[in-house]
Amino acid sequence: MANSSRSLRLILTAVLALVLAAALWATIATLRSGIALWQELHDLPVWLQYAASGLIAAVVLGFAWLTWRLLRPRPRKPVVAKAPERAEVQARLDVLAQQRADTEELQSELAELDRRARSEQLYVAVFGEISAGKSSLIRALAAGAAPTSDVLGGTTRAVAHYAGHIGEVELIYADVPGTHEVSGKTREAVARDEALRAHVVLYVCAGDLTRDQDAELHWLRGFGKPLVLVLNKADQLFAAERLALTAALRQKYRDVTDAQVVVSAGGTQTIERHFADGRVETLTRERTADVGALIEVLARQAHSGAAAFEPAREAAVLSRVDARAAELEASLREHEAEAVVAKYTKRAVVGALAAVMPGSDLVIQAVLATGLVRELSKLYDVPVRDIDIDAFVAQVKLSVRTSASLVLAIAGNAAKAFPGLGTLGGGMLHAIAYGLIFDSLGRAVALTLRERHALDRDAAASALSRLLADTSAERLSRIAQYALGNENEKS
Ligand SMILES: Nc1nc2c(ncn2[C@@H]2O[C@H](COP(=O)(O)OP(=O)(O)O)[C@@H](O)[C@H]2O)c(=O)[nH]1
Ligand SMILES: [Mg+2]
Repeated sequence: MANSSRSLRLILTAVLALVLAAALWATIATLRSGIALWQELHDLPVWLQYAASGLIAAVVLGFAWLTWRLLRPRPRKPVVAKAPERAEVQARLDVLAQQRADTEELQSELAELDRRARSEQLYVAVFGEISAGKSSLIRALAAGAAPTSDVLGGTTRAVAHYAGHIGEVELIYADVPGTHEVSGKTREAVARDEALRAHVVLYVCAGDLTRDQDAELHWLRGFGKPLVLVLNKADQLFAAERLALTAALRQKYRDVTDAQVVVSAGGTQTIERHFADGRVETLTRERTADVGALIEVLARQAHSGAAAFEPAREAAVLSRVDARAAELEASLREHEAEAVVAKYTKRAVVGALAAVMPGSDLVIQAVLATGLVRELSKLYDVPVRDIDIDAFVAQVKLSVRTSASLVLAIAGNAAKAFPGLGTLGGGMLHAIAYGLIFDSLGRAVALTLRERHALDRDAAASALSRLLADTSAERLSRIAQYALGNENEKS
């Protein structure tokens, strides 16, 4: 070992020495030919000297330019996943609506998408914590505007819209509630949806950003919209303080924001006047606003027109609606899977009650198990070959045989827990046991199909043995009801 590593090091040293020698040689050779060229140039007539120097300079410059082109830092582009087509999303919603899923909210999101696209207004979502001065800023930008309503209902009502103008362009400002204005999950959904629906996003702060604000700013960056950091309440800062703060913010968020501006939104101020006779009078008055720097940035965006930002906005909203449609589909499918499992569980229970089966040997009915797996794989759109289903059912039979005593014990507990059942005779124990087996089998198969998009036998078998041991009261009562319901129907 020691020997071989030593010889390896020797070889490496030799190679290194060779490389160094070659580099040295190449350098000397280049220098020599450079000097030779220089001397040859000197011997040439003056005009040729100039021409040759010009040529060399051109080649060097060209090479430098090429290197710059290839190595220069690329402008940063937010990564936006490819959005689905409008028609695709609509078709998906139509199918869901046919299946009686509640698609109303998603439909109105699409309607709002179209409405905003047609309106040619520039939508500006204003974010920031409570008291950063969002509402005051909007008042300064859209003086006298009353909140407009839009077609979206529900939680989105928390966002108020105000119309203002810059030049010819109408801008709609959305006052998005801050973290402490609306609670947790609702706010997150409201904020995200409004960021997606906007062309431009403003983030208002009144000082250095806290950790939460920092995180929110980065989160907003992720939507790929033009993001402007607005430092408000500049009037409260001394000149030196203001310089230091803006320099720090510029440095820190250079790569996060598209522009940073300093403003005073104004807002109202209450002052108390104390008179000599002891009277106190409170006055409210407007502070002077200075939002010129922000108007300049918005004017630039308004100048390129809302249409310029429309593709990004449309892609963002469509991706979101599509993702939510996928969630709806998944939950619909889960409900259907539950119905299929219930159907086969009932059949298994009924079959067991009908058959006279003495002894404690649990032999599951392969026909039923095969039907269950086949129906579930069709539901989850996973192609499964018959041969694989047969192999899986054979495997399940084995695992049921090994856990038969456990299953019968659980079934016995269920029968005891529901007084009516115990008196119904020995067949009942088997019926509940079969119910347990089919309920577990169906859930295990549905779970693997959903998560792995394949009938993974080992995964399904391990889920099955876990589910077979589940003795929750809710479950046992459900299965016992199947048996009891059937007994009652008969009698
Ligand atoms: N000194 C100063 N106070 C401001 C300025 N802008 C807003 N304010 C005050 O900050 C407080 C919160 O403003 P508001 O617009 O309600 O904040 P929001 O919660 O983000 O909507 C109010 O008391 C405003 O008067 C400003 O530019 N300078
Ligand atoms: Mg407010």
